Amino acid sequence: MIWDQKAECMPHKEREELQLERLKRIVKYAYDNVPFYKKRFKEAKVKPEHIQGLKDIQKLPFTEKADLREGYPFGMFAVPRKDIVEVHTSSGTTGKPVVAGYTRNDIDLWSEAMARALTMAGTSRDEIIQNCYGYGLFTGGLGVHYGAQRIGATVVPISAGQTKRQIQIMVDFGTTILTSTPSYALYLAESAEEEGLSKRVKLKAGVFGAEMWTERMREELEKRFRLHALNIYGLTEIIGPGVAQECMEKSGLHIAEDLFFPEVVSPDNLEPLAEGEKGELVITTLTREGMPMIRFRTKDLTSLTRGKCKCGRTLVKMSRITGRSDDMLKIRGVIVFPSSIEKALLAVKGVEPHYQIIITRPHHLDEIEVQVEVSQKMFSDEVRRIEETRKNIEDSIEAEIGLRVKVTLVEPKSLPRSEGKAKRVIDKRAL
Ligand code: DLL
Repeated sequence: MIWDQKAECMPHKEREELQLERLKRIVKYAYDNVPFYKKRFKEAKVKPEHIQGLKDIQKLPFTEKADLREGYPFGMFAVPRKDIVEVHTSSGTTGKPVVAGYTRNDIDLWSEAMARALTMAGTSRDEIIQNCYGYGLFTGGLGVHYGAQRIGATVVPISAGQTKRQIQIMVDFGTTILTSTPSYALYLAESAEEEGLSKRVKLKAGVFGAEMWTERMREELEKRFRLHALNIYGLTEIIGPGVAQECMEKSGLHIAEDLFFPEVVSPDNLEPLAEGEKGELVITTLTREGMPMIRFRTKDLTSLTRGKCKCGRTLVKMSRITGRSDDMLKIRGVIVFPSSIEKALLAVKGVEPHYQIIITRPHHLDEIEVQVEVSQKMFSDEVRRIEETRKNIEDSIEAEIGLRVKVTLVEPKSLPRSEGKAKRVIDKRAL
């Protein structure tokens, strides 16, 4: 069961030495091989030699999602394209996606990180993993797949969807580990109850992530499926899932910090925060070859805590993500920025720039409704034309974000006006 005991349980001081050695190497490597970093470092007047201690990382400039988009598609790669053996993109379909490139060694690194994560949830060769994360450009499916194969567990690469079949397979194959988004897991639990098959499901643990969830959802999942519901965190820019994972103590996610160096900074002034203080998570990849990331601003809000965990791991723990420092939303696992919805609806004639995005989660699946004010002129039009406009807006939004949303047209001046920042998003998901 134990995966890499040395790396995961070594004394903190010893790990810091390892991190520093790796940090020096990756910073020089990024500077020498990615023109983007060379330029950024020069602008900030820093050189790789300036990294003498771990704290010196603070001298380096940050990297953001927008930088990756600008370099679309392959601008952030540190190796010739022919050395990249796989690519993934972030789940958002807005504008240009973020492309992540992996060398053979990066796939090994990812498999290792995911093997460790799945091991924390009790996965060994004896287990059967039903992997409901989407396979494809999204990192969830293949990330879990590689980790499970590294362990030698039996993977059922089923992806999401076809809920009845999922449950039948769970029962017939005797699945013991479920990997999915927490919202899909709840949906599965409910469907299993409806089918009268709950008692025949033999899950021991669930590895749930890719979206925000809460302690309340954990209780619900544990009660309904009688399993240990554990949190997994990761993001495409860094590697995919496997950056951090909860052990059975369920008191925070262990970051694989010998591979991914974490910092927490204030979202306001980007100054480093002390242990226990909540801020924005910033990650530097310490060993990634194809696409090294230096001080990537995840915009996810969390805090870090040190100390030896009862499980024996000395890896720092991050608290459950409680929000973001930007307005990014994840709807059914897809990254959506409200600004893309705005752009799409304002492209349609006769629409006023007053709108509200309402997110709900009926039956454990996310739904978006966009309420849009129509102009006075259009309001007095015939019903047919109004219906046409509604459809046009739905089409325009779908083309922009890749999701079909429900559009409701409302009377002119009926949506609340605000004096400060407009409140565009009303998130009613019971998180
Ligand atoms: O969601 C990778 C992943 C796949 C993680 C499967 C876990 C399981 P992206 O699509 O690039 O990658 O989205 C990354 O999702 O910055 C967070 O905002 C959010 N996120 C991921 N895991 C969690 C979590 C994958 N456990 C973005 N809790 C991140 C809260 C999460 N938010």
